[in-house]
Amino acid sequence: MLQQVNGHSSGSDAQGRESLREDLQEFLGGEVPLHQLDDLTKVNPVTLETESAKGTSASVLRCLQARYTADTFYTNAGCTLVALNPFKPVPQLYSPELMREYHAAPQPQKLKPHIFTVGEQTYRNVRSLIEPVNQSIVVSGESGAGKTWTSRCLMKFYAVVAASPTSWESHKIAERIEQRILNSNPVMEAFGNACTLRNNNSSRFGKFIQLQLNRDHQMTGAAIQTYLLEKTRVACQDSTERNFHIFYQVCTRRGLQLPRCRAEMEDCFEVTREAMLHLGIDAPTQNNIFQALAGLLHLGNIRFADSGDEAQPCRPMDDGAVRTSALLLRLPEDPLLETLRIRTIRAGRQQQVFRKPCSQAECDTRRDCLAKLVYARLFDWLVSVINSSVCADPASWTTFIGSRGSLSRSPPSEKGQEGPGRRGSTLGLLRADPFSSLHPSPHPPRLLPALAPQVLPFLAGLLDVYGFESFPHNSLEQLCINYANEKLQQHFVAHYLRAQQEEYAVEGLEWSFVNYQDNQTCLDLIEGSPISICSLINEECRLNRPSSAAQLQTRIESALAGSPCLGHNKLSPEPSFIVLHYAGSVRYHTAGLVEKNKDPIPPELTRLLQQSQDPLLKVLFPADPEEKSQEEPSGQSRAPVLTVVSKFKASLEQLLQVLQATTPHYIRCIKPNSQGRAQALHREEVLNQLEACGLVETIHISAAGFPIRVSHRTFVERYASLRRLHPQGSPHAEQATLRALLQDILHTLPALEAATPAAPAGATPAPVHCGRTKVFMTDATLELLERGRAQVLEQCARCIQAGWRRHR
Ligand code: AOV
Ligand code: MG
Repeated sequence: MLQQVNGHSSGSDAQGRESLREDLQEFLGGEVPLHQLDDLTKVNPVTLETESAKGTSASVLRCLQARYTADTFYTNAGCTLVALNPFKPVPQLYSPELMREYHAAPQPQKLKPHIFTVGEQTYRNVRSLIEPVNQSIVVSGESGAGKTWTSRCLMKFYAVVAASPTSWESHKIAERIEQRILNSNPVMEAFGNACTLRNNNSSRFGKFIQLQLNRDHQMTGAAIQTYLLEKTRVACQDSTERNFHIFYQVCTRRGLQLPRCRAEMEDCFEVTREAMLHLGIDAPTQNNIFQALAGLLHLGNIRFADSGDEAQPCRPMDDGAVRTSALLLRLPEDPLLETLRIRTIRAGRQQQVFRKPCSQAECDTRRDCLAKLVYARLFDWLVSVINSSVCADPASWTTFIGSRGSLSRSPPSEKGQEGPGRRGSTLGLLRADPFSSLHPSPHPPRLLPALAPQVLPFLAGLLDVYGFESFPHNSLEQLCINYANEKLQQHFVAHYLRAQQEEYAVEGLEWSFVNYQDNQTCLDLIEGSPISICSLINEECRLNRPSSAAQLQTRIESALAGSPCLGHNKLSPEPSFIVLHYAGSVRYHTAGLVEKNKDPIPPELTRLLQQSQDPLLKVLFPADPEEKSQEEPSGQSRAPVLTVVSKFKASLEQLLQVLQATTPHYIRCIKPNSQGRAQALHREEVLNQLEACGLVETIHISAAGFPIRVSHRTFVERYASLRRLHPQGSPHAEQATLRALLQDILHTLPALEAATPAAPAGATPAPVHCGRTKVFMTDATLELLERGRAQVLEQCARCIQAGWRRHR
C-alpha cells in the first residue's frame, strides 16, 4: 500500500525521478526540462503547473525562461504551442529522424512539445476523421519571432512524413512534388522578403499555403495564396532598411551594369536560381527576370531637375540612368522619358488629349509607380508560376478568387477564354507542363487554385503572415499588417473559447459561458461600419478632394473620438493618429495615406510597358485589346475603383472564412530579444509579447473555468492515499473500479477543507467536476489535494520511522 501511495519516494532514485517526470508531464501537458527536476523534487512538484494555471504573466514568464535557459524552446499552453526563437542553429531539433519519431509515436503529444506535435496532430486529424475536416495551422507572433522559420520547418515535416510515392517526370527532370513545394520558399523569400528594423528576413507579404493530400494521405500538391505585397519597398525604404533580397542577389551578376555586391549574396543567388529551375523557370526566363530587375534599379537612379518653366518638362539629371534602364527593360528611350515627365489627360465631349508637364515631385512619383507596377506584377506572376508548378490537380481548382490582396492589379483578361480562373495572358506561361519557358504555348492556360475549402477535402493550410509591427514611421502598410494581426487574434480568442467549451460539453460538465474581452473594439475602430479608419480613408479617396494630412488626422480623431482604442495624440510633430492595438499602440502618419490607398496607376505607364520588347514584360503587360479602358478617364466617368484597404479587407475576410471552415491549430512565436541574440531572454520584451498575443489572457480564460484537467487514472494514482482520510470508502482498492476510487477520493475533499486552518466558516466547497474521462478542477482544489497528500505522506514516513526504531 505504501508503495502504491508513495510511488515517487520508494524504489530507486532514478525510477522515482522518471515517475515524477511522467507525473509532471501529465500535469503540464508536456515535457519538463530535466534540469528543473532537482528543484522540483524538493518542492511540491505541481507548483509550476499551479502557477501557470493561475496565468499571471510573471509565472508564465518564469516557466518559459527556465525552459529557454535549458534550450527548451517549445512549451504547450492550452491549445497553443509557444515557440521561443532560439536565434541560433539547433539542427538536432529539426532532423528528419526527429520528424519520423513524432510521426511514428503512438501519442505524439506525450513527447516533448514541438512544432512537429502540431504538424502530426494536424496530419492525423485529416487522416483519422471519417468526415474529413480541413485543418489549418496559424503561426503568429511579432515581426522576427520565427513564423516563417516555423512554417518552413512544418513544410519540411510534411515533405518527410507525407512524401509522395512517385516522382513527377518532366523534361527529363524527375522530381518529387514535395521537393518542388519546398523550392517555393527560397524563391518567394528572395522576392518577397527584406531586411527591416525588426527582422533581417522579414516577410513583406502574407502567405497561406494549402497542402493537398491524396486519399492515401500523401502530399500531391500545394496552392499558395499571397496577401498584400509591400510594393512601396521597391521605390523607397527607411535608411536602416533594405529593398527585397533579390535586388542584392542580382548585383552579383555581371553584365547588368550593377555595382558588385557582397560575396555572400552569391550563395543566396545560387539557391534562388536553383529553386527557380526546379519550379520550371528555365535559365533564359531567369535571365529575363534578372535583367528586368536590374532595369528597375537603374530606373530608380533617374533624377529630375525642375525646368523652371511650368510649360517645360523637367530635365533628367543623368541621361545614363534613363538609357540603361530603357535598355534593360527593352523600352524605347524617348517614350520612357516622355511618360515619366508628361501627363496626358483626356477631357471634354470629344475626349481631347491634353499634355501637361509634370512637376519634379510628380516625375518622381511616376518613376516610383512604374517600378512598383513592374515588380508587383512580376511577383504575382511568380506566384502563379509556382502554383502552376506545385498544383497537383488543376482541374479540381476551379474557383478563382478575383482579388489577390496584392496592391497590384491583375493583368487584363484575354477575351475568348473560358472559365472563371483565367488571369489573362500572363497565364500564357502557365501550361500543363510546368517546365515551360516563355515561348508561346498551344495549351490553354491553367486555372488558379482556389481557397474554397470544399474544392478539395484533404487539405492542411499553413498561414504565415507578416507579424505585428510598429516603426518610428508607420503608414498604410503597417495599418494593413496590424489589421490582419488583429483579425487573426480575434479568430484565436473566439476559437479558443469555443474549443474549451466544447470540451466541457463532451465531458458532460455544466458550464456557463465565460465572458472575455476580445479585440472587437479595436476592429470596429479600424474596419467597422458606418464609420471607421478604413471608411474615412476610403471616403477621402472616393471624394477625390485635395485634403492635407492634418485634415485627415482631424477627421479621424473627431469622427472616432468615442473609440477607446483611439489613443491620445499629444505632442505629435507630424499629422498622425494612434491606435491602441492588442499588441501595443502604434502611431500612423497620415501623410500620403490617401494616395497609397488609391494606388493610382497612370494608364500611360501601362501603355508604355506594353511597348516593351522584353518577352517577360510582354507577358506581364500584354497588349490590351480594349485599349480604351486603359485611358485616363475624365473626372465624372470614373468607375469606382477598389482601394487598397477595400481589397485587403475582402481578402482577409475570405481568408477568415477558410480558417473558420477548418480545425485550427495555433503556434505563437515569441521573440526573446529584439537584437536577435542567442541565449538572451529579455523579460520585459517577452512579457509584452505574452500579454500582447493574449496568451496570459487565454490562460485567464482557462483559469476562470477548470484549468486543471487530469485523466481519471492519473488522478486516482496520485491521490489514492487520501482515502485514508475517509476510511468508509471502497474496502478493497484492487477490486474497486476506477470510478469508485475516484468518488472515494472526492469524498475526502470536505474533510480536507474542514482541516484547512484558513478556511472561513461556510466556505463553498472546493470546485471539482468529474467528467467522462477527466477530472476538472481549479488550482485551489489542486492545492487542497496536494496538501492532503503531503499530510498522508508525512504520516506514512512517521510510521516507517517508528517501525524502524521498534525493529532496532
Ligand atoms: P517572422 O517570420 O516571424 O518575422 P522569421 O521566421 O523570419 O520571423 O525569423 C527571424 C529569424 O529568427 C530567422 O531568420 C532566423 O535567423 C531566426 N529563427 C527563427 N526561428 C528559429 C529557429 N527555430 N531556430 C533557429 N533560428 C530561428 V516577419 O516575417 O518580420 O513578421 O514580417
Ligand atoms: Mg516572416
